[in-house]
Amino acid sequence: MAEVPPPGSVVVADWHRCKDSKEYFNKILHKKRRKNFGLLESPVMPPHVAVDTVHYKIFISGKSGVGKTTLAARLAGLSIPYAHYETTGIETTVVYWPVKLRESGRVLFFRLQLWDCGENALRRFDHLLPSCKEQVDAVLFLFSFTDRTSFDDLSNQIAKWTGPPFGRVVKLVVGTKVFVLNPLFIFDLFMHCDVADRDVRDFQETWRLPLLRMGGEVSDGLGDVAPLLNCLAEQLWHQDCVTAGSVGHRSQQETVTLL
Ligand SMILES: Nc1nc2c(ncn2[C@@H]2O[C@H](COP(=O)(O)OP(=O)(O)OP(=O)(O)O)[C@@H](O)[C@H]2O)c(=O)[nH]1
Ligand SMILES: [Mg+2]
Repeated sequence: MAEVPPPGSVVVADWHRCKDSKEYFNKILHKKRRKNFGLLESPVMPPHVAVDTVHYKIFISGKSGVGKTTLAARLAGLSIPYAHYETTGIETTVVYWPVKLRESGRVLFFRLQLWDCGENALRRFDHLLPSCKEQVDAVLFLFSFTDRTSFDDLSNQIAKWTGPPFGRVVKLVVGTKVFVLNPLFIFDLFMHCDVADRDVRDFQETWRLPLLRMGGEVSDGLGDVAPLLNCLAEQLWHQDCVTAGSVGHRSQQETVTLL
């Protein structure tokens, strides 16, 4: 398994809270809500600010009902589905996220194309998984804190993505349906949480992969998605630097110079 850089060592953590990030984050917001970018749209910076955009394909993996579609919507700042509607094929969602590299102070827009495919559709149609795997840069392995079997199956799922040709694919684990720790909901937490902290720690010691927790309402702010998006950007950039012999250059790089 590829080495994982310590959190915050490659990109500035919580940059969205810094004053100098405002002009970049404003480009992904509209009236304080996230802007929805179509396939051909991108953030438009003023001509004197040249920002490179790096493109990545991300596959969201996990059993049916674990929260893949919900996570894609959450990361894009869209409204989340309250009921479970099985995703009947592949759905893609584009997320733009500005990042500041720690060492150089350089700002980049990460364009993350999230690939979400319903688990039952994947089983039914053989051609879907190869499409999702083709030239993929990262996989998010989802489990739900309220579904023990989804946690127990993680090792199996990750093992399928280990070794050539997937050695370079960035891997992150995301635990969904975490109840917000609030004294009023403490019973909810006990009644619904099927995965103990100890199990999570043991899992992390075995696999040494970043593991993030998601849950609660989607807020208008960026704070609930920033840890995951920064972690993903950090791993992707680090992997690119390793691949390119520490030069940190990406061939698909393009400069955003649109007016
Ligand atoms: N409370 C809470 N509910 C969630 C969370 N994530 C998902 N859900 C709910 O879980 C149900 C299933 O979520 P989906 O995102 O549709 O599941 P999926 O993994 O896309 O399922 P398939 O498309 O069938 O593979 C929905 O009712 C969501 O509202 C979460 O973090 N917290
Ligand atoms: Mg779905």
